[in-house]
Amino acid sequence: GIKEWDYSNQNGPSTWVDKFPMAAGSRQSPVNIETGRVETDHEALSSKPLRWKYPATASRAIVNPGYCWRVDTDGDGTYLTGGPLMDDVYKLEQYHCHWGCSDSRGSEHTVDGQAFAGELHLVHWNTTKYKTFAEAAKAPDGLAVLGVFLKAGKAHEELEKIARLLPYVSHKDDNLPINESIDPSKLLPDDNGYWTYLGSLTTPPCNESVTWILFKRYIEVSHHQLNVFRNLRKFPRGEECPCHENHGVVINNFRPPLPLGNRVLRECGS
Ligand code: SG7
Ligand code: ZN
Repeated sequence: GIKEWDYSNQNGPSTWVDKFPMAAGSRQSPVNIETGRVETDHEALSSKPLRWKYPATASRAIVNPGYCWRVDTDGDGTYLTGGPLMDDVYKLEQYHCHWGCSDSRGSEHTVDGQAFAGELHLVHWNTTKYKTFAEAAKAPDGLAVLGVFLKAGKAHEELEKIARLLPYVSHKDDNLPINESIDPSKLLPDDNGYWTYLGSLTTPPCNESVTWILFKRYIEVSHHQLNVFRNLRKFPRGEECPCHENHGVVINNFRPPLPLGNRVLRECGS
């Protein structure tokens, strides 16, 4: 069937605005982080340190929606608060990943023009102010996404648990319950230094509802683990079609950076 949007030449990021007018807004994501233009905002950000908690059992199911892998979580007992979020408490909804066709591209945000091999996103919603994820997703302070850059290097132990499950969700709409403990906090870097700015979802409908918090430190994942991501299919089981672009595998599922405009990029920690 005809897809509403994807990352192909035909329905890719430059065309999203035709069907999703919010994609043309002035608070869009991702952006390039120009480290020389970042504002250190010690009092506002470090007066309330960023804090999170994810029970080891939070990861409930792994899904292939046809454009990434996603782990749906049980938000109960999870929280993210402090830093730019102040006293509001956000719950973890899901985490997912973006990657390239090679190890030199794949992240959505870039740092001084440099892309990473991938970018992990932990998506949270504001439970202090809103009743459901859907309601929060429409509000300017509704969502908070923690971003982690992935760099090709040594294999990542916690991510390996995900890589081992991906062959079971190789096709679009595949969904597998998770019966082991995959701890989202083990996917974060050891150091808490971060950049933050106000932006949007990086996929349609590109709602301008996200407080972005990007860790400055990357995590390492192996070339092999990235190749497992690159083996996911964009089409459902039983619909094998050799005429798909790139044989129908999910690669380059990132939106290129958009102008920061007059938004402020702040940093906390190193
Ligand atoms: C991924 O990124 C998916 C989407 C997500 C989107 O394509 O994880 O979520 C689902 C349910 O498939 O959209 C609403 C939402 O979370 C955008 O999220 S992102 O801005 O963090 N990349
Ligand atoms: Zn994302």
